[in-house]
Amino acid sequence: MRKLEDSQSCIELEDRYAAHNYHPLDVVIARAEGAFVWDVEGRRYLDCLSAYSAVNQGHGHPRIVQALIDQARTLALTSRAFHNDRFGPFCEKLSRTLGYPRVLMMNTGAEAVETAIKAARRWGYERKGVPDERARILVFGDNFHGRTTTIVGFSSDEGSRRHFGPFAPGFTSVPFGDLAAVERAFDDEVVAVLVEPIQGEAGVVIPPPGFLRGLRELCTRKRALLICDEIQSGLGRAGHLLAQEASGVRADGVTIGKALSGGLYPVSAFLATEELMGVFTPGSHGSTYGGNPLACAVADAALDVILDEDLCARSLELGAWFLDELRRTPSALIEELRGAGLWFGIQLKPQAGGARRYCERLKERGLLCKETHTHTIRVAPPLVTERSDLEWALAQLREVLAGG
Ligand code: IF1
Repeated sequence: MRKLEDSQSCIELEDRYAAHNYHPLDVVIARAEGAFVWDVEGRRYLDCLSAYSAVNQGHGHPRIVQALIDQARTLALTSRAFHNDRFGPFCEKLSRTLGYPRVLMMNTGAEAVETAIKAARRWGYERKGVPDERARILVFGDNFHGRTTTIVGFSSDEGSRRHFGPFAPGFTSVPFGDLAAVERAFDDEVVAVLVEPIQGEAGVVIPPPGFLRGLRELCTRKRALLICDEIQSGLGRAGHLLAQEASGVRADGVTIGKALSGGLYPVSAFLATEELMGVFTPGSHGSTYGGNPLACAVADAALDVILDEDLCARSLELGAWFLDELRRTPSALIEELRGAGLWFGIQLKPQAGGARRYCERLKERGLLCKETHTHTIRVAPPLVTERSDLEWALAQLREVLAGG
């Protein structure tokens, strides 16, 4: 592989040889440490995207990197045809830390969501008694759960779905935050409600108070499962190990991923009650890399960092302060500010002309953010970011948003 010395050549090669399935900002990152990344020319940026919350612990956290190196030298992959000595102990740790009796490990977030869908359907047939092939799952408008054909089939984003059908049936979408609509969509064939406690891709959208709790009560009353997709909202991003905790809710099943490995390795998991996970029997589900010892060692260290460095409390405290400061930013461009933990959506007015141009200006000042849904700037720094660096980020945001 060629080693290129300038950003422009990297971008040109990408443009020439890679599929055009993304539209990144014009920055080519060559190195990272903690909350900062450096481009090929050596310019430094504060990372306010954190790889979509996969690097909550900061880039290249020494403890997680060391765990990766040590385990890679010892044992990386056995497949689940044999046992490995890291899997059982790690499942115990994950189970105890997050308070779910059973764990099923996969690799990417989408796979964890697919696992949840399979579990919910089988539970519906075998425990709830739904007639075969009739199970239905309720999902929400503007959801984001991944890119598989089943999952994009129930997305409301045209760009994610167009011409990828035919799609799997069995999903009904209702407006996020609308409990009455959920209740109307219910019938005896609904086996589960699948929800992001806070919608990420939609622009850090926080549901009205009581929504998650209402979903929990509805699911219990109608004998359906509540499944929370915490792949982005979990592991400290929204200020808790699981965002559902803020509502005092316990879902029957939860998906996690991203920060489960601190950005070093794809690891995801589906956590569930005994009854729900009990539907899986040998041969019914799996993955070559799922539960491999390298993943277990990395995820073990990544969880330790979140707990030992108190990253949930840090996210909550710094997040409340940052949101307060943002609210005091005089700007005619801002339509709405939303935040939970160190996770913010700055929704701009239509006349601002789209969030992209502001992300580009922020990049020129050394702050990396990413727009979502045209009008929203999403800000999600690593949870280890120093307060002084966040102060600097606030100053950049203020100047760019004041400038118009
Ligand atoms: C991309 C968004 C973030 C997720 C939730 C499952 C997955 C994701 C709640 C799937 C993934 C990503 C993937 C990334 C963009 C991104 C994203 F803007 F699209 F919504 F983070 F904000 N559940 N989210 O957020 O996990 O299979 O990717 O590991 O480029 O597609 P995955």
